[in-house]
Amino acid sequence: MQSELWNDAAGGFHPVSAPDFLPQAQLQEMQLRRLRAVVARAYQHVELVRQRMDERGLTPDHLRTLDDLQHLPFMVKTDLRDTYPFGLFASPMSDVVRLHASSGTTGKPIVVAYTQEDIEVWASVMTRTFAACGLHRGDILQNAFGYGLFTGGLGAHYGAEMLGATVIPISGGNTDRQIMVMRDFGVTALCCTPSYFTYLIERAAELEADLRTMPLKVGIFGAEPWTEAMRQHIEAAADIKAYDIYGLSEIIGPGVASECAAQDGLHIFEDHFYPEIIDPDSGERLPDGEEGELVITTLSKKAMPVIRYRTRDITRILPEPCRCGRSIRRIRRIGRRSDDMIIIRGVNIYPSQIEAALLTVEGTLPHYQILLTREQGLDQMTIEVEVTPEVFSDEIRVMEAMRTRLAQAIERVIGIRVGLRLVEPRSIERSQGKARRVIDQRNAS
Ligand code: DLL
Repeated sequence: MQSELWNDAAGGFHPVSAPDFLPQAQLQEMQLRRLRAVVARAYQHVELVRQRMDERGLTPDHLRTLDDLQHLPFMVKTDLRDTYPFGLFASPMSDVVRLHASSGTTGKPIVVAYTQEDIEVWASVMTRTFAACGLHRGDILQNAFGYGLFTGGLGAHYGAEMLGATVIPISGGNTDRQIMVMRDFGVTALCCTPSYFTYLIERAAELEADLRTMPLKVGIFGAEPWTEAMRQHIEAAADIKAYDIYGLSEIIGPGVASECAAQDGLHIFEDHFYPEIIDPDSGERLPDGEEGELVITTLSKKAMPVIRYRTRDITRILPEPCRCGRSIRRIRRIGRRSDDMIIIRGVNIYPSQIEAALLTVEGTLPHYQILLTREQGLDQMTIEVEVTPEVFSDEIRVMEAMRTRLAQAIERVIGIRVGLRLVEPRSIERSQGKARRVIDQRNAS
């Protein structure tokens, strides 16, 4: 796998991988070759894929160009649930060296599998991720993504090792120890969910440990949506550069797409993961630049190839070249999923809009929760947001003024007034992984 990585002119290890910079024609030629192979593999070994293609009278030979992909059937999350646990595997278990699983919110988890080759591809795309975020051999990475069935911990771990960085496999949680290690081990980079990092910032302040004076210079965050406003909060509070990385278990885990120094969209590692954007209602493919649902085809996965997987994540492909020089395309940061839309009084609202509005008002903390209830048949939304101790201990009049400012900021973004509760610091539960932003009690009683 090291052959994918360049040596720089001085003969040293240079953590930039050639596929990021391939000329378009060469990249597309590679994509088509890999696409034909992966579809043939899935057709041969995965019953669900073969059945669906047969129903449409399609065989792998119908794939003559990359555009022909749009005739192939989609795969969705329920396909993984319906074939639980191993029904989509294209390799015999004797070739599978790793299983991960994603719990989701209800029922059985989905199970994903990797061959040795898949693990190597995964490590290589994570190496490219860390390189794009400016990491090198010599960096000390605190890996606070959870280790276990979740793909975050081990996915980041192998990539950072392949890069040659020093990995601290601390996993999520035990926040006081995280802060001690960060300081005592001279940690230069840290990865975790953005919501957990906001908790680290808060706890460090309580312990009078100033992140800004530590060697930490880069934060690599993903696994949940976060806004540009949240990035600004994090970068200022910790004096670091904060990068967004994206991925999902069904495709590989983290390592599907990553920001670069430009912090302007995430480069998708499209030599391994072919992106399409579709209209979520009609399923039609949309041209680059238009917003819709991201659909991904794995081009090199062996154990569990996934063809046209509907991610439910809403974004668009940015067709313009990036300032960093990478030729692989970018996607806009994932602000929302097609299934996290909340409808209140006929208005469509996304949690990320609320976050963006809350963080524009001074005196709020980046800890909030959206409560959904049903009163007399009508859906109601109440936002609970923590405010700084100064605001909270101030006179009622000051709190009221703050509430009005916040209500107006939210109304400007979503167009309606919703309930708002200012709460004292630490009243909202902190997460060690993905934050639970929406509490839906509409069907509770
Ligand atoms: O969250 C993999 C991952 C680990 C990505 C560490 C990045 C870093 P799942 O648990 O299967 O996998 O969840 C995947 O999380 O479909 C998105 O809805 C959401 N998601 C992941 N990264 C981002 C991001 C991992 N940067 C689901 N921005 C995806 C917004 C994200 N949403």
